Amino acid sequence: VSRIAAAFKPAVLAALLLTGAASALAQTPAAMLVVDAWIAAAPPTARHNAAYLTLKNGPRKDTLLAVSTPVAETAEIHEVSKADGLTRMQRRASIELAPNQELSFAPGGRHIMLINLRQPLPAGTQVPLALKFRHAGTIRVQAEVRPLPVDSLPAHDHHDHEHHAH
Ligand SMILES: [Cu+2]
Repeated sequence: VSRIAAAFKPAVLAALLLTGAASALAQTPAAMLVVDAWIAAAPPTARHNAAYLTLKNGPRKDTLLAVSTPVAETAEIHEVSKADGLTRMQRRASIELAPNQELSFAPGGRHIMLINLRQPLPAGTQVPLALKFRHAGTIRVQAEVRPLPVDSLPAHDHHDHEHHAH
């Protein structure tokens, strides 16, 4: 019996080591994940649109510094604030993320403003976005243009963007 046990031991040990190595690899946290990137389809005449996504930071604090896309002249980080019954969008030069923070950009709130579109973005289009982070570097994702029924559009639209001072 002890002979069999002795014969099995190295194999079991090797298996444990392999399992350990595999799970260590699987658990290595990404510096930053950018997930669920999408854009709501807008009329082909729209000059601006907004992209939404979720950032999942790794174990280190990081900062979103800039966003760019080939489909628009400029992409800006915008936040929405409400004061005196008015909804305003404000440009943010950057956004800080705490370690392991998850931050959502969603309709009615934070968004990536795509200013002066170079082309219409019909539903189904994949729009490349490049997000530049201080530590994670540049992360490229595809934002899918999703069809939205007109009456489900968020209450805030983007025609007041002419007021932005850059
Ligand atoms: Cu905006």
